[in-house]
Amino acid sequence: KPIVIFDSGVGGLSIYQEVKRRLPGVEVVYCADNEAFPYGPKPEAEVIDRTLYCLSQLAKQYQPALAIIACNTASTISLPHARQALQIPVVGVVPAIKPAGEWSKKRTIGLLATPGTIAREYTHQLIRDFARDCDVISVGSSDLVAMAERHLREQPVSHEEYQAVVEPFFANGKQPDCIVLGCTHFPLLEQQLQAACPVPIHWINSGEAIARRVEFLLETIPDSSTTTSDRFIYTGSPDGIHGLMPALESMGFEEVHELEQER
Ligand code: DGN
Repeated sequence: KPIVIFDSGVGGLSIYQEVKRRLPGVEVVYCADNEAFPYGPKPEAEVIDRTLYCLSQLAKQYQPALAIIACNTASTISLPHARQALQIPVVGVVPAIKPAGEWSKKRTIGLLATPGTIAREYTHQLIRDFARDCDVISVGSSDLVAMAERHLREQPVSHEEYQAVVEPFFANGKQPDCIVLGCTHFPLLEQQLQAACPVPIHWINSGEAIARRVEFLLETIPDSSTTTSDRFIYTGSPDGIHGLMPALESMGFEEVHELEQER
């Protein structure tokens, strides 16, 4: 049985890489909902709808052992719904506020995510639970999501564009010593983001913890590992997908095709 990794775009590939690093033998069906991309600025109901629709199609067609909602924007609102709708374990990706709260020595944390994730009550609760005594500087950026999509298609993104994204973290006297990458697109750009910061930053994302969680869950599911032939599935136009082919091939995807959609 394969596992499903789902995102609106290429962000979940940062989770894919962590999962494969830990579990090279696991077979992955990756789905990018490029028809509805981007999720960041969308109303919550629409994000929940798309997430449930795609996951249920994938569950029907591939009988996965489990599914990962590899998108903070979707996980922070759709997780309970997805867990109710699907008969398999559903792993969500949410901002890594807890490890940041444990790590920060300056007690000043940056949070970089989509505007949707920054606005979610779920995120506010994480901050209250795990970073209560920290100053949390939150920056919501849809631009950076688009920049990650361009980067993976080998389209140029300038240093100034990265600088514009990180600048608010350093605008008031208080500088964070760590920044949570609370969108799965962002770890794909960690080096570029660091290069745009005036000081060294400890970058924290959820990828490794998710890979550990998947490993733990798969131990309890019989038949979950097979020889691997990973596929990348998209829901919308193939136009933007061609540019991704070199990146997908180098990551090890063997098949790329559109999602078969049945109602
Ligand atoms: N990758 C998604 C996340 O982690 O929030 C966001 C992508 C988007 O659709 N804006």
